[in-house]
Amino acid sequence: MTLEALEADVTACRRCPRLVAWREEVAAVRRAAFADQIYWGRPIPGFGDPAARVLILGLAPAAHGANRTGRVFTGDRSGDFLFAALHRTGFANQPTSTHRGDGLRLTGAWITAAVRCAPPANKPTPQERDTCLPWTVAELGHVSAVRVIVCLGAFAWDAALRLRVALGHPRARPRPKFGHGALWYDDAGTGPALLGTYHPSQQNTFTGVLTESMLDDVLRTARDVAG
Ligand code: DU
Ligand code: SF4
Repeated sequence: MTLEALEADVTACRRCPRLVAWREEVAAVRRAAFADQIYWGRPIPGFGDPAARVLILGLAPAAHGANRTGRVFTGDRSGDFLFAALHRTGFANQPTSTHRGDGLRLTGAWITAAVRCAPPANKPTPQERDTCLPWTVAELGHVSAVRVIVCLGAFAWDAALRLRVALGHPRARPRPKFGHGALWYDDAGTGPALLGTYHPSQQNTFTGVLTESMLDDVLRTARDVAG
């Protein structure tokens, strides 16, 4: 299966009834407010460079961000913060990301989310995380050079631990703890390393919990670790 065919399959997924209902309800209610645009209201596939050695793993699409535009992290404040950082650190060709077809290209990075449908209150359940994980496994079958996973927040860190196991790598032992700047890798070198950062949500970026230089440092570290 090609990456394009996988993308088509992902965007048709209906495995999580609660999330299917929510993503469609939000889209139906909000379409009127964005009448000049297509309101996506479907699962969000990964985006970026298929040769990436750095995987950026988010939590889930925002109801009025990716769930509206159809591209991961595109069209909301978290994405504005993330793509500006990716541009400063040389992973993105432009500092902004507004809609599909805006010319954005990534080099060396692939971005996806642990859960591909917008969840109520930005909180997917553990079951939804586990149900969506095979999509990330399938994506990484195509994006197979990934050496480090930048985990945006603790939920993504947890998903990345599961992802490693689902990809056939040994469990990380002892279980590594999430933190901003936390770096874990297997001494034997099997499977991708994990690198933690606070999530670039407004709650963190407006309060100074996560600053531009903190995120830039993590992305530079990711590049170094990925080699
Ligand atoms: O069920 P669990 O022990 O919480 O493990 C969940 C998930 O995290 C499983 O895919 C293995 C991985 N994991 C790990 O990599 N290292 C640990 O020490 C514990 C769990
Ligand atoms: Fe499918 Fe993932 Fe959306 Fe669940 S969250 S419906 S598994 S794409």
